[in-house]
Amino acid sequence: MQMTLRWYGSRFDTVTLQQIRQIPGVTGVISTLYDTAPGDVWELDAILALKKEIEDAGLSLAGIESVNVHDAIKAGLPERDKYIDNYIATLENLGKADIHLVCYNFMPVFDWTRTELARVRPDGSTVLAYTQEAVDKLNPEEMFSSISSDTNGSIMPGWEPERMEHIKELFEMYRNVDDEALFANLKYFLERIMPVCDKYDINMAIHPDDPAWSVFGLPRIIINKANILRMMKMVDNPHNGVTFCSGSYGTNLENDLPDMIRSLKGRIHFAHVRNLKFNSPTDFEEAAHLSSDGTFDMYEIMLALYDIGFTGPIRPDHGRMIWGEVAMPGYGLYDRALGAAYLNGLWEAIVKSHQK
Ligand SMILES: [Mn+2]
Repeated sequence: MQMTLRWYGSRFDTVTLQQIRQIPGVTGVISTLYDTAPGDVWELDAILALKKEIEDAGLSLAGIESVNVHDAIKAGLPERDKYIDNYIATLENLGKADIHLVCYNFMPVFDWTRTELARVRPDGSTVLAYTQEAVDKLNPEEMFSSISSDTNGSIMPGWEPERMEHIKELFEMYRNVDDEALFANLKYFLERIMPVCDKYDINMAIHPDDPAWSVFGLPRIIINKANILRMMKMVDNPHNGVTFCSGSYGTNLENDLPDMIRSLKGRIHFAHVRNLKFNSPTDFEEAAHLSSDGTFDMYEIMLALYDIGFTGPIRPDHGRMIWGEVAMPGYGLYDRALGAAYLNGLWEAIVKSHQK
């Protein structure tokens, strides 16, 4: 595996490539063209400039997170073909730039949902948190204003103001889309993009829905083992793969994370490994990465990745805000660096114990 950090680009991220380069064991970043809108074609020049900036800092561009899928594709609207053509053009340019991993998601309207961006934990750190009770009391528009007022001045991925201004229209767009229709729209999209993925050896890695159940009545499909195996089978091509995100699948305590990893052997192209601490089944917060700080056994998760022969990029995920850092919630330097060091330690111990 290759240890990486997510990086939003020098115009958007508070963390620099030079800082990332100094985290022991981190050799690459997962990045994006953060100012492109879903549906835009990514220009080859812009991709090559991003790649060069990262390589000049002594790191590799290990993959893209995300190339976002336009809502017309997810909702199956007549204009979807135009946006799929654009997506294919973007993949073509990524392939020409020798980039072979693309993370994306197929969640209607929201990329992810949290009800607090700065819950204070007993040690004084702040973390993203979720309670179902708070979601049940909110309407989606209020949710957007509470998220956008609490981001330490940064734009949160998936909550771009331009999109969220149209939140009522977005909900209207999905009015007749149930889980089955969303599966069919995903299949249509994947079947159209697989030829370009085959041509350039691009691994598509779908990110799970977060939380892993329906919120605000919207359909949600990438939520558990049965559904993800159905998706792998429905377009049975190794380039149709998975971002295994422990923090997203883990929102549902019925998901057995190591078992899911083992059942997806050969199809996990990218891993997000982080912990959650549950206070009740519908109240969780994003703890430090260590097993002892949360609910998941991080050793068992890393062991399962080792057992399936995982060789792709991995990254720590949302970190806590600690030591006075001001950054995009979840995406500061310090706690993610601690997470990377911890995951690297687990991995070294697993590798060496298997060599003996
Ligand atoms: Mn994730």
